[in-house]
Amino acid sequence: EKNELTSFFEEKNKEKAALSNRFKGIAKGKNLIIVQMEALQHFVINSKMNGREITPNLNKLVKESLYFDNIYVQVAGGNTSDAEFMTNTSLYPAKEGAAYFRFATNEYNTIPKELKKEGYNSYALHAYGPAFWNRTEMYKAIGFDTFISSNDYVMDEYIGWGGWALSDDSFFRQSLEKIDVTKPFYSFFITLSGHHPYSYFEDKQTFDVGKYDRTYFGNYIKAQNYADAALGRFIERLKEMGLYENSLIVIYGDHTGLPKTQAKELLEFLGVDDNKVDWIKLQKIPLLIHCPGVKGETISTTGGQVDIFPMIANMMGFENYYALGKDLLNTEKGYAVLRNGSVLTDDYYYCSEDDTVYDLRSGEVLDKKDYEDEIQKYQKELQISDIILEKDALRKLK
Ligand code: GP9
Repeated sequence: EKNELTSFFEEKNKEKAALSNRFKGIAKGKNLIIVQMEALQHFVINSKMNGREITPNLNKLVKESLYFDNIYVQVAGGNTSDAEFMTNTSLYPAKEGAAYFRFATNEYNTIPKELKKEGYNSYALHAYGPAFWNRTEMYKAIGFDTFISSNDYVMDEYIGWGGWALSDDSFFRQSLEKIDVTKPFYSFFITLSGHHPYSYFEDKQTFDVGKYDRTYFGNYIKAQNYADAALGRFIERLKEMGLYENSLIVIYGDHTGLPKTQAKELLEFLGVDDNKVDWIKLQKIPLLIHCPGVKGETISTTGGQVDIFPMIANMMGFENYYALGKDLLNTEKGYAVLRNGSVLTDDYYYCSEDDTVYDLRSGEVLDKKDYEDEIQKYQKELQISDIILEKDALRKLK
């Protein structure tokens, strides 16, 4: 297995070296601010309901950012924690259970550790109990210097998640007081107001959802509209503090918020059929990277959450030899591998559940033989990730 890993990474890094290096080092020395937004799905971006934008602040940011509109959700049994894990390590979630519980004493190559070498302080900020998802332990393995949890916040405003979680507004406001902004920093914000069941918003008239009032879908839209407003106020505060122009800002959703069992109104709202191909295309999250001096652009190369680390590494100029993801700014052919073995590219969807390849545009069934080699090549990343997790292999490779 050691030989297998060594040759896999040699090959992968040879392929990487042959690609272009657009935006290389462009954010070197800047602060890194990552906001992982709870249950933020891709379809809300630039979408209107009853004439009003659902996420006006994100939409404004999209125009000024590198905006990736083809990013598939890759989380598995660890849900929110899997998204955190992929972002900070560029490894896949565990085959079973959650990596945060099962592999919290492993050695990892991570964003905080790479930035530590450059003298950065790193903070993980999340206004919930520190034991949830075993974060206290896992954040040590990821290498965060400081974990600011619900123990450190004043619970002065309850919004979202049934009405008993700290509001995103208060979370962002208090968080900014806890970071030493006089030194280079990486801060990883994990929001909460978009958490299901969204029932907190049921009787609130914060956003007109019309005929979807008092439905799961309507409450989801209100929750995301609130989360967007809180994010907008956070961005304004960053500007006032002079941090907006001095930071690389990355924003994305952690996973979907509308399961198949609650999708009737969503499909109706979007005018989408209830079929396998259209459903998988809804399993996407938005990803925005804002870098001072870089013009807004939409990038439609297919990717996943595992690709976030290599892009940040390229822009901030740090090492990512053992990353399983790819830099979508310098990739010729996009793809995303899901934890169940399904594969999506710019053109097709290999569904592992029925072992069938579908044309992503027409929905037609394609001849699997023509895609088999490529699918297996992409799926290899899951096998490599499993060896790394189950054998604590990065410790041994070093
Ligand atoms: C709790 C939060 C939610 O701390 O991260 O996790 P989830 O239930 O969405 O996986």
